[in-house]
Amino acid sequence: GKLVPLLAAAIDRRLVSLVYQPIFDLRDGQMKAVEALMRLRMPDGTSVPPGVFIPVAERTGSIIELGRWAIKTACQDILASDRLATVSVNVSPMQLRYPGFAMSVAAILEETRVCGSRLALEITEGLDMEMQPEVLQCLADLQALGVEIWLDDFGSGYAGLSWLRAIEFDTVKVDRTFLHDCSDERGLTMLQDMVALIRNRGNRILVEGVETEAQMSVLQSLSIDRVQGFHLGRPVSADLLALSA
Ligand code: G
Ligand code: G
Ligand code: MN
Ligand code: NA
Repeated sequence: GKLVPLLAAAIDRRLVSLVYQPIFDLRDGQMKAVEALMRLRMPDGTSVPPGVFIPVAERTGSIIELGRWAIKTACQDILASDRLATVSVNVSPMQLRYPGFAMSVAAILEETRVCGSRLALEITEGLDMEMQPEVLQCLADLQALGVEIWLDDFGSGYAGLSWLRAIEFDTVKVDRTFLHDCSDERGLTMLQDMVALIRNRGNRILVEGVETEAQMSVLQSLSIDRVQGFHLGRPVSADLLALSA
């Protein structure tokens, strides 16, 4: 209840912020990108997890303004870094359906003077996002700006394969459950099949949710392109990540 008015005023009241989680190239170990993750602080100092406030923001429409703020802030923060190639920002299906979304991204790129190819947008294969023509057009418009489109949480829902067929994703992020389940033979085979499927499509493969060194070894044996997870780096503020250093 209290969340609804707070979300509407969250930007002005500086209650939202972004943290950044590093993404590494598995071959050379270099940090190549960061994923921006939104955080919400209540006026009393406690924080609300995104799994709670994002769905509320989607329901009330606040996600449109919050999403634009996140993309702009991420662009400003990446501009200050000369060693990071790309910042990825999660976008909700509602943002992609909102008229003028691609144009608002173009305006942000122009205003911040960030090259489109340094921005990636992560879309999730959720059930609620059918492949409507306006969504496909929006993604094509974004790609025309040079913006990378990444498929997030691949394998977590039912729609992933249709998305993979319809869109040239720059990167596919394999849902962390596939990594977490690969401690037995059956789970490992699933992960291998998943990787082969994505690789045969020609997409870059990122495995998220890396929590142990043993998981790193598995991913090395599968020649995964990129990795992300608590074992490699937790989400931190732009200052802590020294984005501006
Ligand atoms: O950061 P954390 O693991 O708590 O994120 C939980 C969920 O919230 C993830 O599914 C993540 O994609 C989503 N999320 C985090 N930041 C944003 C954002 O800026 N916009 C949208 N739409 N989702 C976000
Ligand atoms: O849905 P999405 O992939 O955008 O979710 C990102 C969320 O995943 C972030 O909230 C982040 O905190 C969380 N996350 C990042 N690394 C790990 C990890 O190694 N393990 C787990 N369980 N969650 C992670
Ligand atoms: Mn994500
Ligand atoms: Na994900």
